[in-house]
Amino acid sequence: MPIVNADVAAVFNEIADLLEVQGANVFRVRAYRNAARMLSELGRSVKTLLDQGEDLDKLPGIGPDLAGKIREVVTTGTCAQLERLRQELPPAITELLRIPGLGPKRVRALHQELGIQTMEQLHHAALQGQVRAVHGFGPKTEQSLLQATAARFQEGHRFKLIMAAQVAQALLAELAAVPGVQQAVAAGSLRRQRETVGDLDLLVSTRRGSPVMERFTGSPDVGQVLSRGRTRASVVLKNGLQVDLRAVAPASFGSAWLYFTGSKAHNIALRKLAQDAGLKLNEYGVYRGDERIAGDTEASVYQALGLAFIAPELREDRGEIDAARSHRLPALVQLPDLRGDLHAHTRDSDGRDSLEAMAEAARARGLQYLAITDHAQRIAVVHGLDADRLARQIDRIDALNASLSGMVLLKGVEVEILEDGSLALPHALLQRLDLVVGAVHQRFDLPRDRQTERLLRAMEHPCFSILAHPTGRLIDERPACDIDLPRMIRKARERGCFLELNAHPARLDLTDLACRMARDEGVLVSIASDAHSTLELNNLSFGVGQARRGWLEPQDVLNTRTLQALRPLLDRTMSRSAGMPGHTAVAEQAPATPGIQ
Ligand code: DGT
Ligand code: CA
Ligand code: CA
Repeated sequence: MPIVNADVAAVFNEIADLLEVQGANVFRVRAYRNAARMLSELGRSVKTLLDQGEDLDKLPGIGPDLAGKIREVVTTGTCAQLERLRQELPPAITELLRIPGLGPKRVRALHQELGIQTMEQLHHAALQGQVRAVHGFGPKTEQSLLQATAARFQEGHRFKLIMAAQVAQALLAELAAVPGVQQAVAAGSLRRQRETVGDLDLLVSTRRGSPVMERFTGSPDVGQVLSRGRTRASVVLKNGLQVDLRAVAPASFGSAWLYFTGSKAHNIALRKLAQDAGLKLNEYGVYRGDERIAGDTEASVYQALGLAFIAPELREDRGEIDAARSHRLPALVQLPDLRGDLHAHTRDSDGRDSLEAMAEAARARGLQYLAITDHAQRIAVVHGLDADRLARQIDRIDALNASLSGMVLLKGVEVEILEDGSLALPHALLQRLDLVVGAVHQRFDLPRDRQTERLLRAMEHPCFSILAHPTGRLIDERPACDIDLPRMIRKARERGCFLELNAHPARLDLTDLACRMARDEGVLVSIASDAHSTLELNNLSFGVGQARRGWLEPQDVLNTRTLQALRPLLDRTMSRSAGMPGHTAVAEQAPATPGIQ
């Protein structure tokens, strides 16, 4: 594409914008703007002028400096000065400049007074009413900026489950206290425990005349009211999360809860089922002709449709309706089924709390065992254990276990899986442990074949119990590694080792579908907190939610085993024979089908 005058003008205009955001000399800024205007109004192509060897500094307002820059843009398509400015300023500034009504002066004011650099920051500042206080802005501009940014920033943006869960808990407590409110519950994707939530759906059942809608839209957390009626309202909270509230009469509570829990696909399948049975299903109830036959509870609705009650986590139209009809629904794992946790850190690596504190916190949560799996490396990395320190930690855990009652700390490690699939600690040391948790923390970008081979090889190591956060994904931040997951699951079955469902809300790795695949192949899943502090042991509940979405029953989960039942399963993953067997020799030593049905 040949460079035309408008391209050069665009470069100059952007330079002027960025200079202005930086607060550069007004005459300098104006020189670029004037040159841009002159170029776009000029009747002749600057490229042709240059090709004909003409002097550009004869053009009005163009000195030798600008003439050189025009030549640069014509030959290279850009200009070093623009690239430099783009580097100096936060990249999102350019994006802010494109918002209607936001010129460089205003972007500069927002940047200087509120530290705003991104669209998201601007959106939040507007929600919180901070923008109107900036010189040159007012409530009207703030409102229009809110709308402009909402469309671009909120579209497709999803919040992590933990955030939605915490917000919902607080809002529901407020709503439950409003006069006339009988029940206040969460619905939507939050109730189905999806790993991310688009918006929050809350439902209340109320007596007539309850002021619940006014109280909801008037809550101090609300940044913007999108709509408000007698039975429904939508708001955007100051933290950017949208919340939809519905109010229904108590007689319709069950059918409304079912409807607003979704998923949409599940609802559609249910409605079709109702139609085929000559019934009508909607958010107010189940009807035969004009007669309402169910609706006060969810169970009554399912029953009227000839179905067993379906747990919210299963409501994705992934076979749950057939299973409910033929009484083949899984008896899903629940938090109290977990007897222990097989992945946790202490301050010996990057955790916050001591061995003793972690043990006590685990016992307080009713756990029977907790595996300490601090990070380790052959060469001590930042906050990682080296072989000597791990050996000392093993001795300390032995000593501590002798004094603990009702709780056992298991000796483990989170060992680095190196790029070639080897483990970063010597076999002799790994043999002293109760379990080895292997993990990838670098080179997430290997091509599929090599990444898969890397993990398969790691699983062949004579001491390898659990593959931690198998895909390495961080929700919204880092995509899953490109790996052949079905092949790895089959490998885990052959090898008799296990896969982790990391319960950290930013990971939730394995996904629900991967859990289901593991279950179908008979590979046990370890639901693990990866706690870096005593508080983070609470993350187990998010892991359980994800496991339930993956149809896991207690027997599919490794750490529902008592310690007594767990020990032999772990022992089989840990070859403690003398010497350092080669990988193939070990594969033979490991039982082909360890008792993991
Ligand atoms: P999200 O917010 O994207 O995380 O996902 P959901 O599932 O919370 O979806 P949302 O907030 O749009 O709607 C909440 C529930 O309301 C949804 O799960 C089912 C129900 N619903 C919404 N739209 C429809 C619809 O068009 N048809 C049916 N049958 N149900 C719907
Ligand atoms: Ca929702
Ligand atoms: Ca919604």
